Amino acid sequence: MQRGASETPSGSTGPQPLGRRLSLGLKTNGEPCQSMSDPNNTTAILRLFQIPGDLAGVEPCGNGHINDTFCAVFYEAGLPVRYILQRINSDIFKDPVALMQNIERVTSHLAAKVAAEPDGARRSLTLVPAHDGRVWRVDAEGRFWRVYRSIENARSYDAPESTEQAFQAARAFGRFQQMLADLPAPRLYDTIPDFHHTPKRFLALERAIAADAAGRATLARPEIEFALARKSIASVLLDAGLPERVTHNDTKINNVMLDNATGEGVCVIDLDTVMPGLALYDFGDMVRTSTCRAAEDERDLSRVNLEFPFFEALVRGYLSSAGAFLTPQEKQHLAFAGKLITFEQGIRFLTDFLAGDTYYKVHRPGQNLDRTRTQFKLIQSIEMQEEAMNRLVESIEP
Ligand code: ADP
Ligand code: GN1
Ligand code: MG
Repeated sequence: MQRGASETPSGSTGPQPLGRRLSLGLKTNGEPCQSMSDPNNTTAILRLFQIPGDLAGVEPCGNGHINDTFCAVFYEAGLPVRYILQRINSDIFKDPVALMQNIERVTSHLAAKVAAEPDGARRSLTLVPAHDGRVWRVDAEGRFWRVYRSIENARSYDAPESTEQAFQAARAFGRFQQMLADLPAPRLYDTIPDFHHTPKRFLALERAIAADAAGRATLARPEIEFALARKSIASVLLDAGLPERVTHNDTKINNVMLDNATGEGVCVIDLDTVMPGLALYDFGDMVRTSTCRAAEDERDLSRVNLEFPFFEALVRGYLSSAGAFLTPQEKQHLAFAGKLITFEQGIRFLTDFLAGDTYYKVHRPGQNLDRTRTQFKLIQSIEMQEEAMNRLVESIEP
């Protein structure tokens, strides 16, 4: 089965200083070596886009689980300019053209909002058009590619290093939701239908347990029991009558670029899942990824806990930008959303482990089970602190 054929579906660093990033595969004059290995044919793909200057080098970057991302450097009038080339995973995103239309609409809307701000060009992603005027190209193998301008003097983090980073990330994601609140009709295309429909994710898990396609169910007995025992929480947000908004839906901390000098969350990235959703899906994924300093696949579970000061920083950061539009019902469910989205992610990783690792990139055997375990450990930690989390939320005025 091809990766991503069903979701039954690694932290990151942004581009580094040129000297470190592009030490490989370059002649001393900065031209790419002919012998440089380029299995993805990225050099030829880059030529399809309207990028001035000469290509100096291209290499993989980032630790996303879904797309393939490359950093390319061009010399323009003697100065290096960096671009981000991405191959869209079309096994997972079934209609990449509609997806790119979403991203064009969203980035144009955001660009207009931030245009007057100092540094406006770094505050939203900018797509680079191809020579045919479209913002994507399809290669000979039918793979979809796009190019963004690189957000400079900023980087992403796979896990928060300080409460200030958690605050800044949450503030940036809240602002992102706020700026998209008046996105003109029509409704955005659902790039992955029912992406955060937790009961359907749960059903997929039950099916994967029954099928046991990779013969791994016996390896994951405690995790299966843990998940089955919590089935009742799956539908709580869907049943709460919360408003639909334009949301990011993948707000893990490495999907926001933090400014190297000020630490500000300067630009939200990874827009493939921007579509209609609940604000709490975004806040929930922030809790999942920004309240614990351990890696998503950490094997020492004693390191996996919700650190309360990080949660407080998230709430304060998010309410500082989203507080103005959140309803009381949404606010009441902030802590619960952290538990629910962590649960949903745990069952997604477990489902993929049972199915034989068909969706998320894995770099070692058992990685999806390790990822499941961190999510479930984090849930236990949240369960122990949930009352205090709720009290904290109530005590903060937006
Ligand atoms: P994935 O969908 O695979 O997670 P992302 O769009 O999140 O892919 O990109 C992966 C990584 O590449 C990010 O975490 C970030 O470090 C880097 N990156 C992506 N877009 C940009 C950009 N426009 N400027 C700078 N770095 C970027
Ligand atoms: C994937 O693309 P990336 O790595 O930012 C996934 C998210 C998961 C996340 C878990 C389209 O995000 O939903 O929460 O992995 N994206 C998709 O780390 O499934
Ligand atoms: Mg990403």
